[in-house]
Amino acid sequence: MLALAWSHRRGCLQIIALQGVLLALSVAGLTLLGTAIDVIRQAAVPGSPPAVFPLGWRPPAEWTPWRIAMSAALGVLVVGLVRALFAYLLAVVVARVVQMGIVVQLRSRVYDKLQRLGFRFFDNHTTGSIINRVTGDVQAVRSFVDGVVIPVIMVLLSLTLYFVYMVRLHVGLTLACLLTMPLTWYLSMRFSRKVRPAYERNRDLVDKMVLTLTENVRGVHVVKGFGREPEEIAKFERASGAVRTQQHWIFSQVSLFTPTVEMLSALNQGVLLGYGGWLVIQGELPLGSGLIVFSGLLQQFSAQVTRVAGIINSVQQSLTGARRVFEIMDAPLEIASPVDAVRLERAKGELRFEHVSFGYDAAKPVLHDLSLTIEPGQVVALVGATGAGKTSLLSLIPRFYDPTSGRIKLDGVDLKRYDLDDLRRNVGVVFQESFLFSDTIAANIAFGRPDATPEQIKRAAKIAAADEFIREYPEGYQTMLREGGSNLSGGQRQRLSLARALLAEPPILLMDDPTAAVDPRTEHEILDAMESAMAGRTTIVVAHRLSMLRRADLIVVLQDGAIVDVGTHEELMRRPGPYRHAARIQVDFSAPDERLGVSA
Ligand code: DCP
Ligand code: MG
Repeated sequence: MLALAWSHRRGCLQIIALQGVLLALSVAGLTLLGTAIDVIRQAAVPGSPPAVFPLGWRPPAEWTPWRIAMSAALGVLVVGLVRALFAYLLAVVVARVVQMGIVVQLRSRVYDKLQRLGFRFFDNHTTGSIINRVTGDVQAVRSFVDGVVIPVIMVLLSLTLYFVYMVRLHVGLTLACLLTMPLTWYLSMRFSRKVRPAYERNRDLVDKMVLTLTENVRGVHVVKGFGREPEEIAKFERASGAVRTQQHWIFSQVSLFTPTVEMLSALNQGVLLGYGGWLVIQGELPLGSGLIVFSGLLQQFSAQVTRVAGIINSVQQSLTGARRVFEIMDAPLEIASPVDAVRLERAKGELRFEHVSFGYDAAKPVLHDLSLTIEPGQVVALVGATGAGKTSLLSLIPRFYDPTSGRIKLDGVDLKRYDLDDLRRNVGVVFQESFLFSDTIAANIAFGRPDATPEQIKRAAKIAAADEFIREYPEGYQTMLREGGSNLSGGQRQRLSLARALLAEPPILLMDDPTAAVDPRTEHEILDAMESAMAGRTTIVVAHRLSMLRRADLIVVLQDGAIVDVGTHEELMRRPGPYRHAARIQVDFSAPDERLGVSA
């Protein structure tokens, strides 16, 4: 965080310089006031001690006391005006440096890092917590700069200035008035130690609340479908209530602490009136430039000491936010290009799994000791019951995750040795759940290749059997999609993500159940179209329907994370096993159906 402040040192210095000017002006105003009072007192009460002018200045002899007082008044006025001007400048500079500078920069840096983090990070952190970090916690981190670093410098500066001024006025009085300082210090430290864990817990509770909210919004269909609104409201109120109770505790601590410190400074004022008044009466201290200036200084001094408490509060807050922000910033990039990365222009597409094991959780392996060779241009169908590990297997190829043991080689080279961007450019993915952005249809298809021409986009859409329905929209390819593509049907969304993967013409194509959400007729259209798309590419497709499986060069049967059988459809149908068993059930139920799909 210090490095962060240091990288903005120019802005910080400007802020400190401006605050320094403000500080000097307030002391100057106070001095003017004290001197004027002494001049007035000298004129009004004969026999009172002569006024002492600051900086060795003497008013011209012909000036009447009234004229001197008037000049002082004018001086105070001018100081006030200049102060206002500088206060305005300060506000402008703080906004520029902090809100428009540090916050924006930090936010982009966190976002940037998020783009490069592996899936594992996203598995381990909830959406709410990530959103909170980019929005809220970044603010907490910047408060380290404008709520801690700058104020600490200013407090030190002003305390020194006030202290020196007070000591020069009267040493004994200064010591007497500052007797309570150690106590204030002790209280501040105790307070800080007490609230720190509370702030951390607070952020966790807010995360939970946001999670409840995001889940509710995303799952609105399920919530309404099952009539769970009252429970959802109760759940949110519980989460919100927990935040409130916790914040209340922090608030009560702050409310106790601040008045205590203020009471201590009132004690100081009492000492000042008693001891300082006596000094004035004894003639050891002038009234205006002594006692009154001293009182003003002491007030400022106490205000600064109280500010220390606020700073300590900010330190705790910003440290908590920082822990969460820097957890992202410092998260190791588990999956990244090696330093001496092998560049990959266009892969031939030979994939070789060598004793690959993998688990999301090291203790719970999902894939066991897979060995498999896929020739360039082969179409491989992956079958297996739900939870068998099909999606997991696919996600190893673009290195969304790395195997826990074993190796995957592409064209004879370990995936880990390739430049990551190169590798991913060579692999097109159609996910099991399609995700579309709130943008035009064309932009969604061209997501992986923003420079694609309209013709290329159209060709990809045709292959994915999407062109027809897109053209039915009045705005065609320029139709705006809503968030998540919610104004499309499930099958339409799937076809768009298929087009998106095909547009990049990758030598390796991975499709996770691409026709799961379409009717048999459309499935045949897609499969026919894909025939040409798959030509010349290594394709791995998770499939359940026989129509797809028959077209595959190789079928890999996955059971509980292990390969239990490999072969063509004919081969597998000839021997007993899980594949033949499953296929027969499907033929029994869907044979007429399949025909129906073609001829309907
Ligand atoms: N799993 C996990 N963490 C994830 C994803 C999955 O722990 N982020 C677990 C759940 C399953 C196992 O891994 O027990 C395999 O999950 P897959 O998604 O690979 O399973 P399939 O793709 O084969 O299942 P489906 O046909 O339902 O898509
Ligand atoms: Mg899956």
